Amino acid sequence: PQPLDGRVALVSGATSGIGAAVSRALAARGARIVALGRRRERLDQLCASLGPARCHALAADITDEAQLSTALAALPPAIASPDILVNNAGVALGGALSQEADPEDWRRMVDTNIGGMLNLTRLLLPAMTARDFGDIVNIGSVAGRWPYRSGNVYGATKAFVHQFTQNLRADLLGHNVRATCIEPGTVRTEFAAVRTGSAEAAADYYARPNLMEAEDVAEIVAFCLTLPRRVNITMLEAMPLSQAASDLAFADG
Ligand code: NDP
Ligand code: 8X3
Repeated sequence: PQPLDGRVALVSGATSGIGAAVSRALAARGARIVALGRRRERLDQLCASLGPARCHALAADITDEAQLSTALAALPPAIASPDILVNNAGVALGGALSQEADPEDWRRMVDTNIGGMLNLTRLLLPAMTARDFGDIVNIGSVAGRWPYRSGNVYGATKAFVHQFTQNLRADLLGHNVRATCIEPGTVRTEFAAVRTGSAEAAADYYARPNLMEAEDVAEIVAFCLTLPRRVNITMLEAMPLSQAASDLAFADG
């Protein structure tokens, strides 16, 4: 038997990067996947590669609570109540200093990274506590712990993900429902292209050696989920070999 046999995992942001890799890793361990994202054709490709019995495509925008709720209510009965939620969907936008940032970029990061995570959590968590069984894995970031220039609202949304996860654990005490925050450093995905709006800039950024791959983070998620249930990894930071939290900065001149 596989360690996640019989489990149903909803993975947000399954159309790309870490979410697609997490979907593959959990499916390989026996879970049925509800793959969520906005790009329907990517979800269909993922589900075709995993097999229709193993994967269900759920095209929805996590910032739209009504759309999400309707889409979840229409899930086939066998997978209607996921007992694993991987809140992975997220964006970094703009990359400007605070004093120059576009407020629309800030709004979209807050709505997606915070609002979307909260929407999914509120929609799925009550059934987990009612049946006293479940797991929530939130994808935070080193950007939520270590400041860097232009990280402003993106890093702050990830600090929210960190603290919300720890507060979830406090609320879930006494329930057989675990909450985990995974905090990766740089992972080679579509993230940098979305952040910079330029495939070329993203390729330059990812040209560094020894960055992490989406599959590395997926293995970490699978590790946390397959530990004995008496173990709850509360937070786990993973940096690429080629990255460290380092310099305190001085102003020039
Ligand atoms: P990608 O850009 O490759 O993937 C982001 C995913 O989020 C896509 O599947 C996208 O799907 C989905 N998404 C974005 N907005 C929405 C929305 N409104 N509704 C539904 N889905 C949405 O980046 P990563 O795989 O790297 O990012 C995954 C997570 O990992 C993010 O939370 C990111 O902050 C975090 N992270 C990434 C790091 C990195 O270096 N790459 C490091 C640390 C953390 P679609 O566009 O189809 O809707
Ligand atoms: C993003 C991590 O290191 O690219 O969450 O800023 S990093």
